[in-house]
Amino acid sequence: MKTIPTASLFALFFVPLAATAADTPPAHTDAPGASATQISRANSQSNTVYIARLHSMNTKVTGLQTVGEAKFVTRGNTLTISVEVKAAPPGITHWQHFHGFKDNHAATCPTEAADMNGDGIIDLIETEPMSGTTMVPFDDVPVAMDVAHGAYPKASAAGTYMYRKPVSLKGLTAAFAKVIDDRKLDLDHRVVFIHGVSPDAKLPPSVASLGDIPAQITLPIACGEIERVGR
Ligand SMILES: [Cu+2]
Repeated sequence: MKTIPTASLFALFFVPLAATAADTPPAHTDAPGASATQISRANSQSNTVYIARLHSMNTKVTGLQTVGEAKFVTRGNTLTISVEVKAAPPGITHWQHFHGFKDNHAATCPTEAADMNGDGIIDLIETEPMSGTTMVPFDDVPVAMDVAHGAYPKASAAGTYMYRKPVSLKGLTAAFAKVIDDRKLDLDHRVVFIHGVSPDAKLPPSVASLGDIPAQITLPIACGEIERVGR
């Protein structure tokens, strides 16, 4: 077996580390003896994480406390969107998106004050002053930004679902800029909405929707503000 003198090994590890230790902030991903190139690559590949904790809305209609979490993790050019929902109206498809303002000011989840017509229900149109408008769908092809025709997840008989979709960050950023006045994604200025009650749910005619889409499809059942939680 060929042996390497200890002095050579020491030089191999120590020299590049010594050259970079002074000006490189510590990275949790770096291995002992990692070179400057390795460290900077590890930093640029670090995760950026955004989370929206979803709280229930329109519980008088659903009779449920729909909760969940939406998570956005970027790593390199991949943005992985995941949404986990519990206690949603079971057995039906749930539209889900982030909403926001075209001028990028921070969107918030609607409060009770959003119920402008006082019918006890906050419909999609009533969310707009606080939450902005529908932007990116969490469907089969988010980059297509085709809100009305995407395939959305369906809740189980127990009212749960999990959605997970890796998308191209460059692709989504470009599609977003094209559709939304050349704006950036600015995830931490957006809110996530989960929509949808049973098609049989009786809603008063005062409950508004978008175009000719039934209000049962667009009615918000959960909302959460997106926050950046780490890198
Ligand atoms: Cu929406």
